[in-house]
Amino acid sequence: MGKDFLRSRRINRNIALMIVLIISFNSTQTLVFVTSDTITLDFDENNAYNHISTQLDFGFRVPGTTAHNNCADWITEQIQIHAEEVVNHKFSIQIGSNPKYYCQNILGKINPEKKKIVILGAHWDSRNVAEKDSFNQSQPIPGANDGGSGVGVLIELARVLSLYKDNLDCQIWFLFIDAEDQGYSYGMYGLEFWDWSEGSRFFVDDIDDFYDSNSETIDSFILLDMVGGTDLQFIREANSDTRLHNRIFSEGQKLGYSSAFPENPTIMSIIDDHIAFKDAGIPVIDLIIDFVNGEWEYHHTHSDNLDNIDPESLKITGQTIESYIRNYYASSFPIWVYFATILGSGALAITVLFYFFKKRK
Ligand code: 1BN
Ligand code: ZN
Repeated sequence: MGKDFLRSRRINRNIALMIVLIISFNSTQTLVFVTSDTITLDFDENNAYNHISTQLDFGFRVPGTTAHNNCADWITEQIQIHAEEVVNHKFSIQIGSNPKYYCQNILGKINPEKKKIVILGAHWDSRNVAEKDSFNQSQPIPGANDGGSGVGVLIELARVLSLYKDNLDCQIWFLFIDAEDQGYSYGMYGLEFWDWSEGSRFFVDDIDDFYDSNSETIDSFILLDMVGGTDLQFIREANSDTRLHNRIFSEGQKLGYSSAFPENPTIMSIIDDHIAFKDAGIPVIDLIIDFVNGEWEYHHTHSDNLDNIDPESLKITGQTIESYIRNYYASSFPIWVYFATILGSGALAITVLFYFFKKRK
């Protein structure tokens, strides 16, 4: 054996080693790439803001009014653009000898063929009285934040998440809930003798009509209520699921929104549309502000208007939910596929080496 032959064998061994390293490195790179959670977010707060403005242009969205009917038609048209299935869940409320009011929840679904369901909800009616104002208390309020903001963010989220639907392993339901805001407060009903959150209770009563509970499961319900006001600061709502709360708050904090998602939030229990879903055994969160003692002081007043909406708050909410959904519900190959890829690459490399050396002998 000459010196040249020995050197050539060493070089060949080094080349072979490099092939093994490159293949393994590529497999690991693929694994790292697929599991990475850095994504560019597409939520556009200007779209959400314009959706609030459109709702206010209809007038007061109080059950029984033309503005209410027109707004229902508009929400239906908007969600039809992005959702694969849309259902108008109609119901009526008649209390005592009062008139009968026709109401509807509007449901849009993306990925209706998937097994897991995440529900994003917001109420779309606006309050018929301004009981917390100092004037015109019996007149309806614009409801830019209380009603309008959740709807605006939801329609924009429908646009954004429908772009990525093939990369999600769940259905997303966009649920626009009617008849939330007509209950009793400060001595006044919105509509006489109505309770809060009527629409969500009608929806949950009929929920089996909207999915097959034998083959599909409802993973969680996320309620957006009053998410567009200036000085946004969410509370830790006491009926909300701790894991869901922690995940969404840390998602917001990761995006740099620590003032809206504080480390030690105010803890409050709120009667809202999430309660009906919680009572049905579904993990829920109510993303809402402290409308009693918090910075945003226009709850159930005539000043709940566009002047007191901050597009930045819409962005904070929208981006956080977009990021949460895309990170936690990204469709991925089962873990065994990654291991099989790495093992397969290794086996291929060894086979190549084996034949290579066999040929040299
Ligand atoms: C929350 C936002 N609510 C209405 N708009 C429910 C509520 C308000 C419940 C005041 C009790 C009192
Ligand atoms: Zn309200």
